[in-house]
Amino acid sequence: MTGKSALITGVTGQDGAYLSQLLLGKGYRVHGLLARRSTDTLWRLRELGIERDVNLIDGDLNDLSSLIRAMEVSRADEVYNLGAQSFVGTSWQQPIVTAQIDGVGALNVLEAVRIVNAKAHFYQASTSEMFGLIQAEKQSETTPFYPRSPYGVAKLMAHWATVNYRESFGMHASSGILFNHESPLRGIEFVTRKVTDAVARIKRGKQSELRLGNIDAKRDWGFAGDYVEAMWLMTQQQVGGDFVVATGTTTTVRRMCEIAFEHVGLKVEDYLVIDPEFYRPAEVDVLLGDPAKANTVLGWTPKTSLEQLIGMMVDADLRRQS
Ligand code: NAP
Ligand code: G4F
Repeated sequence: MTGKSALITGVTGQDGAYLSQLLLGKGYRVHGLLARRSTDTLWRLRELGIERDVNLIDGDLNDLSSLIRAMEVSRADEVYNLGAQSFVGTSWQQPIVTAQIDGVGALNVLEAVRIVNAKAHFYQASTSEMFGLIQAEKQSETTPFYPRSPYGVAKLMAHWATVNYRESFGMHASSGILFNHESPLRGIEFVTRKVTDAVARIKRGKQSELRLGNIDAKRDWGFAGDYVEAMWLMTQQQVGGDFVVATGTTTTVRRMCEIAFEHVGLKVEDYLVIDPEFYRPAEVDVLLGDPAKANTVLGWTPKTSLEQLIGMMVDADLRRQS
């Protein structure tokens, strides 16, 4: 048991919930930044049974004073910046707010850490979206970036701000370049969860079709529960660094759909409708990560196959639809 204190922004999101669970299990005091909303955003912490174990602190990534207060109240040894407008599709509709939250917001957190406790270990939730129009068949820490969305552009700013604070101020700042990771707690707008929710509704007779955009896109999908362990391992190193976290396998959206439908004995072609509404102005056609550095330096490997992951998500959605 560590007795350490952690502050997590984005604590109500998919990764925030799993990371809270992991850190609580290790004996951390977990503090989470809670952005004020009119709706209930605590459902993920509730599903994991940890809603009462996380100390919630009101604040917003675009309010530096609230972040300074959160650092003071939490007395955090480790800070995980997971908060973001994380849906790529929305970033074309709201490019400026995406830049403010995902880019400037990360800089605000770095400033709050530098001002209150520059010795705290900082983790930035970077993304394979920064590779965008890929410059190498397998993307690693040394692959050049080429973002293809306002989200990817904003995240690239946050990545370089993290590197810059490490180099400028000697801060223990790490950038985890995580490839797509999913779970039963994934937001409904992302393609895996949209599919597993639809499969469950179709199986229960509540929905008759599934409308998707580009099903030829390929993603390197892993399980969020595995990926938050890599985040924690980064903050435990002697020095901060940049790490790709991925499975090293890529799969089309089409094949992921087949796995989901086959899990309940249905055929995807009986329900799938291609709808141009879900095409993006610029697409990331394929992502495939090289997690060799995370394997060797962090000792991290993914434990969950895509079949296990999608099966777990379909089963959870079937329970929700029963
Ligand atoms: P998520 O489920 O969308 O969670 C995003 C979190 O950010 C939510 O808690 C949200 O709060 C919070 N947030 C949004 N705007 C905020 C603001 N202005 N101030 C404070 N908090 C704010 O995302 P996720 O899948 O857990 O991903 C976690 C992080 O990893 C994100 O930064 C994402 O961009 C990045 N990432 C994700 C993946 C992936 O495949 N999941 C891959 C690479 C990188 P509300 O609940 O109140 O909206
Ligand atoms: O599930 P997606 O929306 O995830 P995307 O765009 O890859 O972004 C996710 O992963 C990033 C890491 O690479 C994160 F940084 C980011 O925050 C987020 O978590 O879409 C995956 C693919 C895309 O190619 C999209 O065009 O699925 C394709 N797709 C096809 N039809 C669809 C749909 N995506 C969505 N959301 N909805 C569809 O109907």
